[in-house]
Formats: sequence, structure tokens, C-alpha cells
Amino acid sequence: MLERLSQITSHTRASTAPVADHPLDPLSAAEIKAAAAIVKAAYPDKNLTFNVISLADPRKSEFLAWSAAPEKTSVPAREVDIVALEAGVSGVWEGLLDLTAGKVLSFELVTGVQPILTIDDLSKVERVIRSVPSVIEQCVISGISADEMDKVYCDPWTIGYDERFGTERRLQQAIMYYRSDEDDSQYSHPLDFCPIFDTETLEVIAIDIPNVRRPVSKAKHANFHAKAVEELGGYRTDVKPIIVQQPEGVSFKVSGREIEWQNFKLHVGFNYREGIVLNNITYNDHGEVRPLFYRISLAEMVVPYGCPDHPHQRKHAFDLGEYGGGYMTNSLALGCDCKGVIHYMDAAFPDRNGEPITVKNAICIHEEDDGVLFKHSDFRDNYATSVLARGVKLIISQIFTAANYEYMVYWIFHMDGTIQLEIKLTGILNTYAINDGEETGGFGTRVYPGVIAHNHQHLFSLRINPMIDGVENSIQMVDAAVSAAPVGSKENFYGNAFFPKATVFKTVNDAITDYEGATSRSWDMINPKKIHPYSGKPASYKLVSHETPLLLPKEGSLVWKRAGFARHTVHVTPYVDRQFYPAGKYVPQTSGEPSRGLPEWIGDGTGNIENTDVVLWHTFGLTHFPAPEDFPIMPAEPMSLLLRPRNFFLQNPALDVPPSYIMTTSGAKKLGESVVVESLTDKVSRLAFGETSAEKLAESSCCSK
Ligand code: ABN
Ligand code: CU
Repeated sequence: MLERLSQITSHTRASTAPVADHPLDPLSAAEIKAAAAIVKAAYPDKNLTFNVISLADPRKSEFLAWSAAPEKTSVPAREVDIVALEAGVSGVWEGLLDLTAGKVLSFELVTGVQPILTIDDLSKVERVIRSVPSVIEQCVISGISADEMDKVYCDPWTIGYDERFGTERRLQQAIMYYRSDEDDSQYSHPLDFCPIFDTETLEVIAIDIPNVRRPVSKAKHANFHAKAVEELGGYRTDVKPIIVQQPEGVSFKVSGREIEWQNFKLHVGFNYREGIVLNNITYNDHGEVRPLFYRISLAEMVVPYGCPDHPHQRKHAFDLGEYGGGYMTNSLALGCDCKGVIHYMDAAFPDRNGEPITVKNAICIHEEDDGVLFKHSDFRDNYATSVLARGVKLIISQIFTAANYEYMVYWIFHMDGTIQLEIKLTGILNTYAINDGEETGGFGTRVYPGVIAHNHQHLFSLRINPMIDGVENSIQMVDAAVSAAPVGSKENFYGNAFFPKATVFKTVNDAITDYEGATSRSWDMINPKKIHPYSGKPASYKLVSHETPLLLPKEGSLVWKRAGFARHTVHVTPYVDRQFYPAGKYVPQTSGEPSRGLPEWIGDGTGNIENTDVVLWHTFGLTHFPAPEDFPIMPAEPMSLLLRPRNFFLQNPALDVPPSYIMTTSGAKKLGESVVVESLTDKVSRLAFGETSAEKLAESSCCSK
């Protein structure tokens, strides 16, 4: 039970708060410091450590009022979410500060919950367990000598939930490995036991030991460092460099954290949990600035593993809610994580003492070639009449490391008004020990001698607060449907009639829906009051998403209960300020009884979601049956979804993108065989082989016929 003990509210001091550029900006390092100082001054007698000091998003109505008339409206107050721990006290201190006023608005102890694990919390486990006698004993049983404990490593995971230990203590499970050399990849040498670690007392409180023992593998480590590749024959020598050139720099403008690019304008937020947050996205449609989305972010994810043997049921990481997509974010390297001309944004987080830590280059913003945007040629004059425009895309990205896995998150803006989310998975499989000849049971794949990688899913929750031409929107599900009229009937004589069947959701219950590939199902975020003059249909952005596996853990299972958001592809709820976390605010060690987050907000499902401010929660991802090709390090596996304008623009909004080649029929007749449209020519592309004379190049160029 979540028990709230109301404590002190409203402690005031003179404000010395630094001023932010924009109400949606994440807290700066100076603001984090100032927020920590307010808390420390208010509660000098408490021995507090900080878990979260993060912007509490402004209330939407206040933000929109300010944004519509910034000169006339006061800036929304900077409010700050605090999660702090007090030594020896179970539960978390949850605070809300008004940073502008230098004031504590609320500070209360929430019991029966556990906060996110920070990198600091994770780092303790390995350091401590190496000298714990019961762990050393298990290592020796596994075939590692007691004086080799510096070669023993662990990936610390939150325990998830284990009914033996409940939620009282802050627990981590140590997923154990061995390296014969510090440069080894430990994942080819998993150990078969799992210590349970108390994060606060630094004690190992239990060790899960399997009935069948699996000594540490005697195989060579499966490494991916240069020496290992050398032993396999060395790096390939036939890869020629590809250099990205942007001689005139970038096509986007940056003002603070606001980006303008190709008619789009948006604010790039970032927080410890969701990582990148895209705020207040608008599109300048020939002078009319049209709102598209108020806020889009990755709100949660769950990675359930499919091996039924204890304790593997505990492997179902909520990487955002339990560890934080911001806290785990990488500092990105120029020419490496992103190529071309890059603009970076840093991220600032608190350490346990409330001192700011800055992650340099946490967000990468850059452009890439986007292939052909549109093309048509007329066969009548041997394709001389032709147009071809190439696209450019804007990419806002981050990469976070969730212990073994890397998640690469790309928010991509296209010139036709489409917004895409692409996530690529790389890094290393979570592995476990398997004896020679031992059956996998089908629940995993032997990816290397002595190594099994269990089946699992990566299910993400995308939170979309649409604002299609205004705050009042509806959601409709669209299915390809065939005419009900039989073949031979007047209405469908040839039997070929089909059409898009749109179902507008009225209530929260209506909107609980799953993907249906056979009907090309999609979901439109519509403004029912904005009707397109040609199509007669409402202005919309369509969610096109096909990688939508169902949650495989069964109804009633621990994962099903804890990850309520993942039970369906789409949920829609009425908008509520600061309702961000679909598996609950405090995810570690929730039992799922009751299911937190979305299931609570759904309630009896009768809430109105028609023609109002709504939030669409979309579950997407993939089911991963590991293969040896995923090991020892996984080639990046992409998944992608689109938000596409439909009945929103009068016509193709990218018609004004300068084409690489354009020729009319009359122009082709007049100019004859060889035409170069000088100003648009790509001067860098050239033939790979053979003739390189100027004439030959011109003949094969897209700019000549
Ligand atoms: N994938 C589970 C996890 C994530 C981050 C840190 C530790 C473990
Ligand atoms: Cu995977």
C-alpha cells in the first residue's frame, strides 16, 4: 500500500534561483544546485541524499497562455520534482519546489515504494560483493579461485519484484560474470548464481543458487576488441571512407533549445527518465503556424525474458522507470555516433549530494540525406520530362546504455511533414550459463559454447499528446474494410470494393485496441473541427506502426501486472498535467498489485476522450529470439514508426523543395538532348568505375538526359 505521511509544506527563503531561457528547458546545473540548496536549507536535520532533481513540467494551460503572448503573460514558475532518500528511513521523500520563489511547495514521505536506481547505486554492487564470503564461496564452486575475485563482475539489476523480499528494502540482483582478463567481454562467461544486494545496507541478503550447477565456461572469451578481431583474421581492408560534406553548414536554426527546420519548430527537452522530450511541435504552413503535438516522449519500456526457471522470471527490466533513459545516456562523439555537421546539447543531473553532473553532448542534432523525396518521369518522351527532389532529414538523437544493451533513439523529421521515431538496439545480449548437452527448452538459444541467451521482448511505451490544429482532438482507428455488398450486387458487382473504415473513440474503453496487420490498422489523431476542403476529412496525423508484438507473459503474470501499459497497442486517456509514467512513478519493486500507471488512469474506462485534450499511449517494439549472429556484440537492429500528416496539408507540402532535376515536356523539346540545370547539380557525385571524363559524367548524371 502506498502510504502518504504529510509533512512540512511551504518553507520559504529569498530566491537566488538562476533564470531559465524557456519554461520547458531542463534544469541547468545551476538550477540543480539551487534546488538542492533549498531542500538542504529547509531540512537541515535530515540526512538526505538526492535521487531525482528534475523539472516539473509547467502546467499546460499556463504554458500555452505564456507561449501565445509571452510579452503579456507571466512565465510559468519553475517547479522542481525532488525525490530524496533519508538514511535509515524506508520510502522516499517526494518534494515539489518553486524554484522561482525559492520555496518548498510540498515535501512528503511516500512509503511502500522504491525510487529509480542511479548509476551511483548500480556501481556499488560489484565493488562490494567481491569481498562477501558467501559470494566468494559460490565463485569457488563455479571454478573460480578465491584469489581471482577481481575477475568477477556483475551487471546489477533492480530485483524487479520477488515476493520473498517485497518492497521494503531497496534491492538489486547481481547478474554474475567472469573475465579472465580485464579486457574480456564478460558475457561469454556468465555464472549460474545470483546474489541479492541491499542497496542501502550494502549487504548480500540472499543468493539464488540453481539446482543444476553450471561451472564457469572453460571456452575462450568471445571478445570484440581489436586483438580478438586480429586473431580472427583482422579488420577488413576494403571499406573506403564515406565523408559527409555540408559546405554551407546546416539548414536548421537553434535558439536555446528551440529548433527551427523546414517549417517545423519545436523545443527539445530532456530528463533523467524519458531522455529526449519533444515539446510544442508546430508547422509553419505558408505563414500559418499550426500546432501539431504538445509533447512526445518515450515514457516507459519493459524487457520481459521468457525463461520460466526461477530466478529468470525476475528479468523484466523497465529500463526507463527503473534506471532512466536520461541517467544512462551516453556522451556522444563527433564523427562517430553522428556524422556530418552536428549541434550538441548537454544534459545535467544531480549526484547523490545534489551537486550537478554534466553529460557533455548528450543530444545530437544533425541532418542526413533522406533519399528521393519524390520523382516522376514521363515515358512518352523517353523519360525526358521529369522531376526529382531529394530530401534531407533532421535527426535528434541520444544513445543510452542499459547495462548490457544500447538503445539508440532517433527522432527524425522529414520534409513532407512526417515525424519518425527509429530505435536501434545494439550492445550485448543478456546471457546465462548452460552446460554442454543441456537442453535449452526452447526458451533461449545457445549463442556460444556454454552460453544461452534467453528469448525476450523490448516493448516501448510512446506517449503522444497531440495538438492537431489545437488542443481539442479525437482519435480514430482506421481499418481497411471490404464492402459488405456481395459480388454481383449493384453496390459491389465485381466484388473489389474496399475502403478505410474509421472508428472514432468516444471513451477510454473504446480506445483499448491492438494492431491488426490484415487490415493495415492505423490510428489517426484528428481535429474533428478542421475539415479538409478537398477530401472532406478531418486534419490528422496518422500513427503508422507495424512492429507491435503482443506482450507474451500471460494475463495474471508478474510482468502483465507490473507492465499494464504493454497489454495493448493503443490506450488513450484524457490529458492530465504531469501524468507521465505508464507503469507508475516509482517502478522498482512494484508487485503489480495493483497495477500502477495506465491501468489506474483508465479506471472504469468511461472517461470521455472525444474532441478533447487526449494522450495516446502506444506500445511497440520487438520480440527477440537471439541468434549467434547477435553475439558477442549485436549488429544494430532497427524498428521504426511514423506520424504522418493526412488531410492536414492542402497538397504535398514538400512541392517547394528545390528539385535536383526538373524538366517539362516543352522544355525538353526545345533544349534537345543534353540539358544541365546548373544551379541544382550535385557536383560531388561521380561514377565509381570506368570513364571519368566530364562528358561521360554528364551523361550519367541525373541532371542531364
Ligand atoms: N537492462 C537492465 C539494466 C538496465 C540498466 C542498468 C542495469 C540493468
Ligand atoms: Cu533483445
